[in-house]
Amino acid sequence: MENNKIKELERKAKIIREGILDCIGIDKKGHLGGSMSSADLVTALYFYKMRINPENPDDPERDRFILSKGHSVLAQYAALSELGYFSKSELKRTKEFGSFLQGHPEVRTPGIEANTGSLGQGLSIGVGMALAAKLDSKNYRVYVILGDGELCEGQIWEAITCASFYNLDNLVAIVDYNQMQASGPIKERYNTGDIKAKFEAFGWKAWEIDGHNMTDIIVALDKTEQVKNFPSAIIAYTIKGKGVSFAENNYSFHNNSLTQEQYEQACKDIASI
Ligand SMILES: Cc1ncc(C[n+]2csc(CCOP(=O)(O)OP(=O)(O)O)c2C)c(N)n1
Repeated sequence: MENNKIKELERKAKIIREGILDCIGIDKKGHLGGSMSSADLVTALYFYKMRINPENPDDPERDRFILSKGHSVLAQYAALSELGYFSKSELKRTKEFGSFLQGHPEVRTPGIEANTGSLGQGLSIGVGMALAAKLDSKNYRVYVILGDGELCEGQIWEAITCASFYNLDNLVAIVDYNQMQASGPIKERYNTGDIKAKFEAFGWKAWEIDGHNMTDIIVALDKTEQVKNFPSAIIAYTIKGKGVSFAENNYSFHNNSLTQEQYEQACKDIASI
């Protein structure tokens, strides 16, 4: 892909990170770490890969995106508002009483395909959608972002088995592999091991990429479209809190509030990307 298109996607990712900060604000708890780690993946899906039309959000032919690690929805809100699904001014109202932007995805928000947040369920929803596309002879593709901590959920592995049984080559799982859970490193909390090997053992095609390198991300997304008969998994190595100096690799910002000082520092950090 041309260099200027990559630069444009990187610029979008910066806008998404700014939007995440708009959602979090000051003295208001929010999932900063996992939203920032998935920001480049979400950007590549919404602004490069997915065939969607904000003016016709229910188009039956649209690609579907399920944020299975629903707590990172701030990145999705930022992308949806940038695409025009709703006004950017809504971001600052996130988690306020009466706002349609709450702490986890809900279908009442324009552009959201499924309620998630109770970890472990999004891939099963994606399997159902991908299977429905096959049964209805439709060409849409289904993308699901999972957390590496989320892979501890048994239901994920049922969905993984099911997807390969049904040869769902229209399904792509992307693991935001930031190697952190809510309360510590994956290796210490509940080691999910060699994820790529596990997906492959369950009959998927799998790749490992740098989840903050836009070229890597789009090359991997393009590759998944060449695969026939197998579902695809992209294990994206990321950094929890990516872009915010004091939150990078710091699980205490998994779901935390920012003081005014921290908020200002975070804005400066993102502005300097
Ligand atoms: C079923 C369920 N159990 C527990 C939680 C609480 N919880 C929210 S986020 C999280 C950690 C998830 O870790 P990971 O998937 O690695 O997310 P990331 O580090 O990318 O934010 C937990 C345990 C939940 N939302 N759902």
